[in-house]
Amino acid sequence: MARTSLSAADVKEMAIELGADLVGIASADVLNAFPPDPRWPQTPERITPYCKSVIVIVLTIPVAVFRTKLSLTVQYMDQAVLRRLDKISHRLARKLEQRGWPSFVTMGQETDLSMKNGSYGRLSTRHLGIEAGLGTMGLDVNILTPEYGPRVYLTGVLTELELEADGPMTEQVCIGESCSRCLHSCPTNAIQHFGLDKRDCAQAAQEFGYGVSTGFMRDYFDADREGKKEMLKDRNMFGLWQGLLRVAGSFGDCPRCMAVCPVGNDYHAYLSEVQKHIPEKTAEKIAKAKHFKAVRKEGGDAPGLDDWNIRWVGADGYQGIVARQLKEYKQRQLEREMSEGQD
Ligand code: B12
Ligand code: SF4
Ligand code: SF4
Repeated sequence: MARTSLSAADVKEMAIELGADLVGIASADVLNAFPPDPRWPQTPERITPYCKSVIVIVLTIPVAVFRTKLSLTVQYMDQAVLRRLDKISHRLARKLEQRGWPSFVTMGQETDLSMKNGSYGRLSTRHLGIEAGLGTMGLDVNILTPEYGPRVYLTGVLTELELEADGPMTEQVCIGESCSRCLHSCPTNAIQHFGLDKRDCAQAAQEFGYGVSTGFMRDYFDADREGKKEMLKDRNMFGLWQGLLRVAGSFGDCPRCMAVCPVGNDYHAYLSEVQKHIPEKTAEKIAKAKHFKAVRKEGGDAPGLDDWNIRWVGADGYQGIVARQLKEYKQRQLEREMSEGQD
């Protein structure tokens, strides 16, 4: 098949036309050289030796769901966004193949049961996004994009086409320990110092996930006849059914760290008032954040900020990107109001 030459700008334009909210490009060589956890490399070369570039596609979660009273609204939209993300990326991969460049979409939500209790993807799509220059890692290890903060999902198209890569941002987008709003809001207190206790997080983020479902089944097999009948009416049985039917409930259940993060123009426009107060904030969590701040200041032990991980947090540290953004946002708002007043 004849190959059509394509530049990074051409590919990005195609992705935006297909409906991507953000798009960036990472080099496969760089991803192979910098695996998030070198003990078990999440690298393109472990999937295919032919990948030259990864095109990272980002879709936002509609901000409206972070203004509702039910976390179910977020869960439901999460699933819709993920389906659309795969469709857009698949269409892009197909277009590239039609131009002679073999390409496919990564298995974004699949995990390997033999790795870290099934909490490990074949690639970490957050790290793909960071290497593609789309944002940096937050205190809660969500990728924070300057445009939409953490309220995004992302995936990667692995292609044999060599493209000019974007390279990671060196400015830290996360405000850091002095903000700690994600930590204050976390219902299971899972957030560490640029790290996460995944087991604790999963209690809220996967209410009827793998752990709960298999635990329920174990109890079911051990129960007597009457117990089994009763268990069929159990909330966990219903959750399992709902999860199989709609996926909602099996993952993406907890909106809190995403809802309260003050990064992104969507936050300034629609969330700053409704999410200002954090009811889950406790004295214990405030003390935890203060401790993290002291550790950073004194250069203490923080694995999430070590020489390897700092690459994804932003080596230059926080330099006020959120304050700059808010200033620009307010300026634009003022200009709009003034021009409306003249009409
Ligand atoms: C499994 C999984 C989970 C698990 C584990 C999460 C995790 N942090 O790994 C659970 C169920 C807890 C979870 C929860 C959520 N998830 Co999730 N999840 C995934 C999935 C499928 C795989 C994640 C993965 O591979 N992690 C592996 C790695 C990088 O994590 P790790 O092992 O902890 O890595 C650390 C260590 O390696 C350490 N490290 C690095 N080098 C070294 C070296 C040494 C020696 C040591 C010791 C350590 C070390 O630093 C790394 C960074 O902290 C991804 C999709 C994907 N394929 O990436 C989505 C994904 C991460 N999830 C996502 C989302 C949205 C969520 C939730 C918000 C869902 C919700 N609403 O409830 C929460 C957020 C929790 C949080 N604050 O992180 C999005 C993130 C979007 C974003 N803006 O960042 C993703 C990217 C899905 C997507 N396609 O967009 N998730
Ligand atoms: S998803 Fe919920 S439980 Fe998990 S880290 Fe974020 S706030 Fe905490
Ligand atoms: S809430 Fe604050 S500390 Fe947490 S990720 Fe967002 S900016 Fe960083």
